[in-house]
Order: sequence, then structure tokens, then C-alpha cells
Amino acid sequence: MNEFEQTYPFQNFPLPYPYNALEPYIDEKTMHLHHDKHLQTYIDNLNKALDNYPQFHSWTLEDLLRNIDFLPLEIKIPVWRNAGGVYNHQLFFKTLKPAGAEAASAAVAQPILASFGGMAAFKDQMTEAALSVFGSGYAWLVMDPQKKLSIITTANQDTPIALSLYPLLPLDVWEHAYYLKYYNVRADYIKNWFSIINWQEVAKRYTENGGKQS
Ligand code: MN3
Repeated sequence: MNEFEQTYPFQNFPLPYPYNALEPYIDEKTMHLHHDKHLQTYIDNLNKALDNYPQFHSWTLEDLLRNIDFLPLEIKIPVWRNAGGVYNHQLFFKTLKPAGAEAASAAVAQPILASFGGMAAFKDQMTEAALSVFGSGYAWLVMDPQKKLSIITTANQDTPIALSLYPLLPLDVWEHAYYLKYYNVRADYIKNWFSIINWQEVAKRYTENGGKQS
């Protein structure tokens, strides 16, 4: 069972690399704080919200996020925020890899070329989107039901899932993701993030969701 197949009680999965593996782009202390404290808090709060609602204990994160309107009013907001927080963070950590990120895997390079005109244009648009997030949120590479790629931003812990978009690659621009190392300079953090993208994981998500292998 992986992060996205799990159901209540939700648990934290270990990072798929050591805490210091993303140095110097993301520092070890930030990774500990981000994974062990911030993500853990979303997990604890999600479980707490669902404790007394066994009818939802077989639902995955995606089930909860897609069907939020079926939840009782009193837990709708905490489940939305915390299931989003768990989903977004687990995907964020999973789509990072130790430095030396290879070029985009062929499976996803072709659709990036088709949708954005090339990797440089993708980087420019992703950077612009991530810089435009006011306050806390994410920039995303997503695919729509027609398998076309685009870039969107979301606020807080909102997810593309609820918009019927399939998230391929999130960029967390909450200050907790970069403040210890980059202080207020989000642009430097974004620039460095491109060096630690796990393109194999992105390509895997693309093909698993029905995108054509090039
Ligand atoms: Mn975060």
C-alpha cells in the first residue's frame, strides 16, 4: 500500500531519501520540520476529524477530496484542509529527488513540449505561477481529462483533485517550505527546486493516468 492508497487511520510514510539528500537545495532542518511536524500535524488532524465517522474509514485521500460534499457539515472543512495537506505534501515529497535531476523523462518531455513549447517555457510559466501565489499555496503541473497539461495555482491546501484535474507535480510555496534557508526570497527557492524534480515519478503519474507513452 502506498501513500495514496491508504485509508483511515492515515499514517506518515518515511521520505524516499535521507533528510539531508536534497542539500544544498533544500536543507535537512527544513525537511525534518516539513515532513515530521507540518505533514504529521495534517495527518493527526485528519484522523481526529474522522475518528467518529466510521462510514468514511474506507475512503482514500482522493475519495475524500473528490467527494467532500458527501461529508457531514461539521467535518467538511477540517477534512478538506487536512486531507489536502496530507495529499499535497505526500506528493510534493515523492516528486523530489536528490540533486542531479535528469532531464524530463521521455514520457513527459513530449507532452511538455506539446503543451508549453518546451522545457524552458515550462520553467518560465511554472516560476511565474509560483511567484504569483499570494500568501500560502502551491503551483502545479496538472493534466486534464483530455490528457492535456497545464499549470495552475491553488491557495492554502486546496488540491487540483477537486477541480477534476490530475496533479502531476506540486511546488509547495508555503513559507515553511523554504523560510529557514531562503528567508523571504521565494524566487531562489523556486529556481533551485527545478534541480531536484523527480521526473521519473512525474512521468509515471502521467502514464498511469492514461497519458500516452511517447
Ligand atoms: Mn508544506
